[in-house]
Amino acid sequence: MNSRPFVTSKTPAGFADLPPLGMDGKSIFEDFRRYFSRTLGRNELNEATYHVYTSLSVAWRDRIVERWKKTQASYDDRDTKRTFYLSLEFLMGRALGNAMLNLDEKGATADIMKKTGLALEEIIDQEHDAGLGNGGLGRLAACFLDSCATLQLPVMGYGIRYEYGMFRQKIENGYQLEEPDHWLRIGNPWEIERQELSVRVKFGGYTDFYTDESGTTKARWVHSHDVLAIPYDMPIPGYRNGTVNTLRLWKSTATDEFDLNEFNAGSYSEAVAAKNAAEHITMVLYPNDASENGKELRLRQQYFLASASLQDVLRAWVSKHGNDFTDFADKHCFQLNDTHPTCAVPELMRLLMDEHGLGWDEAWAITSKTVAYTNHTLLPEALEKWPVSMFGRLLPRLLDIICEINARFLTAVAQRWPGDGERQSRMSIIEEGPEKQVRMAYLAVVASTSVNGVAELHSRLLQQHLFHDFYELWPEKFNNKTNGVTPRRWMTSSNPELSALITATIGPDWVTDTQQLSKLAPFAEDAKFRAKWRKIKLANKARLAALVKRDCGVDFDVNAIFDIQVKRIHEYKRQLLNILHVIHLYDRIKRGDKQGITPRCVLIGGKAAPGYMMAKRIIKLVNAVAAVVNADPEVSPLLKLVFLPDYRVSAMEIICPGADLSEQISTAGKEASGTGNMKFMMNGAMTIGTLDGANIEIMEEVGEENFFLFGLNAEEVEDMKRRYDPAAIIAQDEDLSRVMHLLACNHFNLFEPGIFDPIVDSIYNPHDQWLTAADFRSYIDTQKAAASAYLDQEHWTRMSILNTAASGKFSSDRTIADYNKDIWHLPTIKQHA
Ligand code: B1H
Repeated sequence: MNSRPFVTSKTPAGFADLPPLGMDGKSIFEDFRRYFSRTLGRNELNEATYHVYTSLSVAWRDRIVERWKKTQASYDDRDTKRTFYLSLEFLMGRALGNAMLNLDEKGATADIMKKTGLALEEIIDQEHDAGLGNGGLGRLAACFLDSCATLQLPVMGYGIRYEYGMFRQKIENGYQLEEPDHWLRIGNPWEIERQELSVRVKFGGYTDFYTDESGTTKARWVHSHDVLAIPYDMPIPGYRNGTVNTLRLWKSTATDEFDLNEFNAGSYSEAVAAKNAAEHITMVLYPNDASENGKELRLRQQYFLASASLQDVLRAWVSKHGNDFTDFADKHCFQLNDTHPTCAVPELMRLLMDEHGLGWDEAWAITSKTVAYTNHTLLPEALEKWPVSMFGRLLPRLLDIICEINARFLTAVAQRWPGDGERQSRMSIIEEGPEKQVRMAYLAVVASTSVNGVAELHSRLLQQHLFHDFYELWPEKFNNKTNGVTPRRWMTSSNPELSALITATIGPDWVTDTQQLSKLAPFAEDAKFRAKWRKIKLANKARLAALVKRDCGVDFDVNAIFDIQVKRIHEYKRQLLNILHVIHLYDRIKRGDKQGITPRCVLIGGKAAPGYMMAKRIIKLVNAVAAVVNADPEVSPLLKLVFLPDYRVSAMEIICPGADLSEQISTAGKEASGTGNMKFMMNGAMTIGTLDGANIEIMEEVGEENFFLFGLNAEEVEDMKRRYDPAAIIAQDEDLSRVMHLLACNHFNLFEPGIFDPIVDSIYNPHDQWLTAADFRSYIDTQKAAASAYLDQEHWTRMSILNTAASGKFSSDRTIADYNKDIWHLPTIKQHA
């Protein structure tokens, strides 16, 4: 299978070239009709809305494929340097709306589709989110691909085609239920299977050291159980520039021979059953965000991605250059999205040495020049370690190579710090102890040419703490790349009215050059402009209120302040602090202290990892408090609370344009960056937040007077932990005492007494890492300031405009330009748009 030709030959010249497709509404509609009626064989539009979606998608996909082939051919022709973004997660969301936006105005299609009697939005709404990621890390990968295509950089994404993506969240009796997300069941028009590019991936077996003809010792991986990796390509269109890049996702299946051997041994059913084991590898996305995933199947996924992708890249190289790797390092960069694809380091060494005949030094020179690593978290529970015993059983040859890398590395450490044994064991890639472990982050740092964090504070903390020893050894490797998000999905497409107003005011170029948004700042002083701005926000709030009504059955009043926290549920993100504030407002209203309370609608949404008990209990608490608050006629005119189920990319497209207040309230030093904060800011929401992650840079850009800052900073957090006495803080704060009492006396859970005791205990615990009680007072006071600021609508609108105007830095176009300038050094490749 490996020896299949990379390109099929003997195709008559020009065979696959077809006349260009029309871009007008009429041609698109004709194609749509043909797919619907002939290819899919349907008749009734109203009985087959999903097929209307599929047909329209294929009509647009055809137009994308034209540009896709040209783009890829132009990369091949120029033999340009390329970057490969390796990630276990790509949280793509929906593709159809994005494709139409990037190729053209949606307008023409919207008009012409009226003939079907269906609104374009309805058709778009048929598409199931591609939820191949957990949260920020996966969505960042998706925004990066969008920016790379828009900046016309030759970048390809490599990931896994999970059969089941992020689980669907249902709420029953206030508790989270997980349902499988079989997103491919009704087909995916946005992928093209490329069976002909399949590769084999090895597992198990052992290393055989042998002597070749020339007398050198060589290694080969033998008696392995192989699986087949089949690539599925998804197009990544740039914004109206003719570039279409590729996201290549791998699916695992059994190899044919594997089945056949078993069959010949007479165990046909077992052979077919073995197919299952191979197909399990890409069956499901692990649903743990920023916490451990120490299962063998997860390591299989990681190696499967690394090996298939590198073999794919090397095959393309060898088909052009044979086994001459002289220029390889100048033409490739492998960007690792966290440590998850770090098997790529030993795998690249293995392929270069065992399969392509290079020596250690040559292979290491290539690996250490081409691999770059992005760290996304400092949380110890998310730092990947694999037991050496498991690693050796599953990937024996890789373990040999890792041990050799470590031996050579520790020699360098000993040279730099003679006699410092403690430092050697501190820095070792293999952690000693009763159960030896491979430290994936150290492996990534040792092998990489660049190591970056995702916001200024995070990158600084990496250098000062987690990677301090490595920073002393190689300061030049370390750098920061502050995250960003794509303004195409997060403004143009999700907030068309606001985008139209911005374009009418400062011209259309801001979509690909967000620094131009700063031109909006003077308009903050223009009352007419503010009125338009406010009207659009109101319409977006109405759209969000309709979603809340549909999914939660609660009425949100668009004149109330929309206070929103959507993100994965995690203790460090402190959804709990948010609920304590809601309970405090409830308590004030109930005791008659309504003075100065601004009507407020609080929305919390996000998924809890299925095994994370505290996170799940926090969801139950939100729902329990919501039930009491919303049902109380004295309270609900002033305060509403909902938990919005199944938070996902397509929900955020409706949520962020409708937000007034964005909750970014993590314990300082814990949120590496955050990216939801950026989406809210772009759409004119004010942030209430701590000095954490990218919040710091958001506040720098917009100014402290347009940001609601509260809480301890990262240094104060560390200091506070040494003397933390939450019981004393609670005792001294009457408001907090009352809130804690309501929680402890089962006021929100009369019929399930005791269920929130673990939460109450966690707040009272002097070892509470998240310091919830410590930041309570500051948070409550700042919320009060936000509430009264909201009452001055003119001033609030001014601040809203200034937030959008200052959000230019947070486009992923800027982030990607920084990666390219400092790490990748790729040329831009123009296409005929
Ligand atoms: C982030 C993760 C993550 N950091 C392990 N780490 C995972 C770790 O499945 N796993 O094993 C999955 C995800 N995700 C997030 O990355 C940070 O918490 C955010 O602060 C940051 O904005 C985002 C993108 O850099």
